[in-house]
Amino acid sequence: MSAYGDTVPIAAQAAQGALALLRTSGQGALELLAGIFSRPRALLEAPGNTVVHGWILSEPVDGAESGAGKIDEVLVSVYRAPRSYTGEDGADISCHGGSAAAAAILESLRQTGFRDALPGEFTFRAFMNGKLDLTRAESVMELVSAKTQGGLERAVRRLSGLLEQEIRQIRERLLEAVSAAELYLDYSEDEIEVSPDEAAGRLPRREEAEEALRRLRALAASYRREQIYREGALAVIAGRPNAGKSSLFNALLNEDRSIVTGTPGTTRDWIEASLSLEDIPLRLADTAGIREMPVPGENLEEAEAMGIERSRELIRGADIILYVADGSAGLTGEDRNFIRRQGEKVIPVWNKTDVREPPDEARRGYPRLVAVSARTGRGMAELCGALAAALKDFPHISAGEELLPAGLGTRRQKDLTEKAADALEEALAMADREEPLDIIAPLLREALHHLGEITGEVSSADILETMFSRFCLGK
Ligand SMILES: Nc1nc2c(ncn2[C@@H]2O[C@H](COP(=O)(O)OP(=O)(O)O)[C@@H](O)[C@H]2O)c(=O)[nH]1
Ligand SMILES: [Mg+2]
Repeated sequence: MSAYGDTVPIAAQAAQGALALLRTSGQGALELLAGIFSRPRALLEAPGNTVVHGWILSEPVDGAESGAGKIDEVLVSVYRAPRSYTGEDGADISCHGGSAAAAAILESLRQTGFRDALPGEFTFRAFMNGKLDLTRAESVMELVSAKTQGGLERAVRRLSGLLEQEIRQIRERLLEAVSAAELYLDYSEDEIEVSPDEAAGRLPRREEAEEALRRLRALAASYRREQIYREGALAVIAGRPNAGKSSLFNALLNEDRSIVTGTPGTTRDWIEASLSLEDIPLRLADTAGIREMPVPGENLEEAEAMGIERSRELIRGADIILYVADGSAGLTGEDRNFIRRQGEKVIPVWNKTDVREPPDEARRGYPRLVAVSARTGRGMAELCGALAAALKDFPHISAGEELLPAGLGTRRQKDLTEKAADALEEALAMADREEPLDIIAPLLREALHHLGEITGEVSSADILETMFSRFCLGK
């Protein structure tokens, strides 16, 4: 069974296009590769970070430079430990694209003794060899899947180590607090004159712990924003049946994706589309009409009722709600209730301005109100502007942005950050209640431990394996 954690030569195809790239790494990788290379001596003598030209052969040759069974003409980039991505000896082989050539080369590599790399195994080895910490390793995957320039830039910040640095700085502060606490504990054990009362309620270097907590909370809050850059914010179009939600959805996308009709309740299910606003990816969802209170005596069709339930779910998960009011009917009590209840997430949209403009009273009551006509397109640019501004300014999205050099990139990082913050908060609360230091100190230690898990200073084999196995092959 192959598994993460050994150092045998591994190989994988890493890219394919006009050229294909195969990646190899491991102890003795260059010697093995030389066995199926048309110019083995040139390869073996090549210094690290140089490129050797030659042919990959279908079977091992003994020093014969002529080489029968040529597979493809290649350029081999030679890396020597420790100056390589993985920290091991290795070589990248770029061949003339096409899946056949790459597959044949990979097969030849197998025949000569390379094992197929596991997903993420190159990065795993890089981590094991101290080339990068876990936050940077995770950012490698983010780079691959980044959808916008903004998402890319954020992942690059993590790749450059800005998150790692922030965690280390927080860790140092915490260490100050922990060692001060432990010193105090040791001292009071020996010196019986220090009464338990005196020891109670004192958290030496408390300000360090407080600052660490503040920064941990800011980091935890950054996760949602980073996730938005990665996966897109969810903007949900809601409103009463017939308000013009589907029309607005289409106008925003500038394409016909949902059915627009004059009959209430047509969008039984919801429909979603992706767009990008000022470089922030946005998922826009059109929902079925929400009827807060079913009209007495009316029997909602089952399908429509389900649509409404789905709409509610979507609204709960929304970052932004475009609440569409039917301008021709004015703002109803139901409209006002909804907008009030959903609070800061809502951008009220007055639709059908071609029929009726919003009265001043509506504008005064709802400063964020945007007036549009989905039919004529009037006000659409303004609405896009309001959406973009909301993406940047809504407190639940932009929290802590200005404070941090880099945010959290993965759920794993967020969970550990929150665990650390919770332990720390509990420690501070106990200190406030003047509880003894010897039960507070372990909580500080626990927070430290979680921070170590984020960067990988503390890690377990199975956690690493789960993490890296989600990577793609060749990374
Ligand atoms: N006059 C006018 N009618 C509109 C406008 N937007 C939508 N409508 C009409 O309102 C009705 C309901 O629209 P639809 O988008 O299906 O509403 P939904 O039920 O909220 O999705 C349709 O007859 C649309 O043509 C608008 O800006 N002006
Ligand atoms: Mg609709």
